[in-house]
Amino acid sequence: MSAPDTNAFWMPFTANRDFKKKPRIISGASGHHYTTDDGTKLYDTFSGLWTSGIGHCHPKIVEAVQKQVAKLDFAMTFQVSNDKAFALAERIVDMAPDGFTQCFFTNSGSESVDTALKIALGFHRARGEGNRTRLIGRERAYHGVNFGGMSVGGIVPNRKVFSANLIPGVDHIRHTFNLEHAAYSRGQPEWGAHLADDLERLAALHDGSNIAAVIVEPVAGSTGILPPPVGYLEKLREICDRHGILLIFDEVITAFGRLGKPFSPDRFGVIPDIITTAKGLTNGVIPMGAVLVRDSVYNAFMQGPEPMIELFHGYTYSGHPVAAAAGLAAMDVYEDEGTFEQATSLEKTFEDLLHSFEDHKHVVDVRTIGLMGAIEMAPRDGAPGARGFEAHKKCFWDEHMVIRNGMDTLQFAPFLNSRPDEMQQSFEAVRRVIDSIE
Ligand code: PXG
Ligand code: PLP
Repeated sequence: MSAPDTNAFWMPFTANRDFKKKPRIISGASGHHYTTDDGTKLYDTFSGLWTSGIGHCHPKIVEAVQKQVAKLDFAMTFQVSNDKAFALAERIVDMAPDGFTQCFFTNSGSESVDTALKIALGFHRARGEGNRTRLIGRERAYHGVNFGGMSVGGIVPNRKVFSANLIPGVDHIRHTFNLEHAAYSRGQPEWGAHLADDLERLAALHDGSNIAAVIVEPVAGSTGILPPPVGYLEKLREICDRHGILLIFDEVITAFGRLGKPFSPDRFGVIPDIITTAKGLTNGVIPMGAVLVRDSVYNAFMQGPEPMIELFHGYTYSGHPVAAAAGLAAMDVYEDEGTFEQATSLEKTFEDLLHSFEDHKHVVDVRTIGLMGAIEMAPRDGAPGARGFEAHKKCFWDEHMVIRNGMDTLQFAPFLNSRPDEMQQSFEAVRRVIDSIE
């Protein structure tokens, strides 16, 4: 096949003009590798885009999708539904922390976040506390790109152009990044729990009775892997409880094994009221997200006349049968292959490999938790992001490897079922690349 014309596709979060001069195009994948049209095999260090923890084209998911698409391609879930959506919702709530009994389906992480925010607002109103309208996010947070998620998010370039149009009534607590006190952390840094007190200050400023919800990533992912300081999530939970504020954990990245567990409460012991997911829900095979909700939140909506719709919200593709079939197959694999245990057993190897970069050229910080890790390089004078982008391109062309950079931070999300020898080889290649760039 000849190389495709790259003109018409306006690529997301991409330097389009730069890319199209020398496109990096993948046309196949199997297991831990991608392939290009000329037959080159590339090792994937990012599990897709945090999506594909059990590898690409897993035969069990491929089979389930093929079967489902031939049997029931689509059935709406508005007032009629399909069998697979119910089956998947049951599987997910069975896996979720105690008390989470409901699952609302979306098509992406961004949609999960906006759905969660709407559920939080509706919950308070249903209970006669419609004054609780304020939403709290955190600096440096990524909650997707829709207006709600962007407003509670804290990635400046994503917000800058839309500054005047962000939703009103949103405040942010500080992020937990700190090179002086928390650099080179393995797992949760000891320093930083006090930063959760920002929420108490906002509750004092606005009066807690006006705040609907606070949303955080239990481990901030996109911004470059910021694990929660010891005691931090506990403090957020305690302040939320004291003021009647809902706590939302955005687990689009962390759910389904990234931390060696199904969900972050299984690792950190702090239980939120709402959990947002996507990505690993179907191993990235078909787009799908899910919002998990505690019984008490759902029950608040279940009042009034029974023939009345309780939540005026939903997507055409909420609970799409082919996506649900992919999700069910992913859950089967997670259980049958012991995926989360595999991730746990790889954590130390990954941590040691990444921290071996600590005193390397350009490197100013290394952070790891579960199978999430970042190598942060100092920016080149006058050209922030250039060093990271160059590393990304060199990995692709010279080392046949896909890595992800956010500015000058190299991010890694190894497969939950990685082979330790492949993991090691991939970091030898990263070392060669960092050594070779100025
Ligand atoms: N919340 C969180 C915590 C995420 O990580 C989203 C919401 C949005 O999901 P969708 O499916 O709408 O993209 C995400 C997505 C990166 C990177 O480089 C991470 C994401 C997306 C793109 C890049 O770490 N996470
Ligand atoms: N725009 C129009 C004109 C529509 O009819 C719909 C859904 O019916 C949407 C947007 C929303 O699409 P979705 O449900 O796929 O999010």
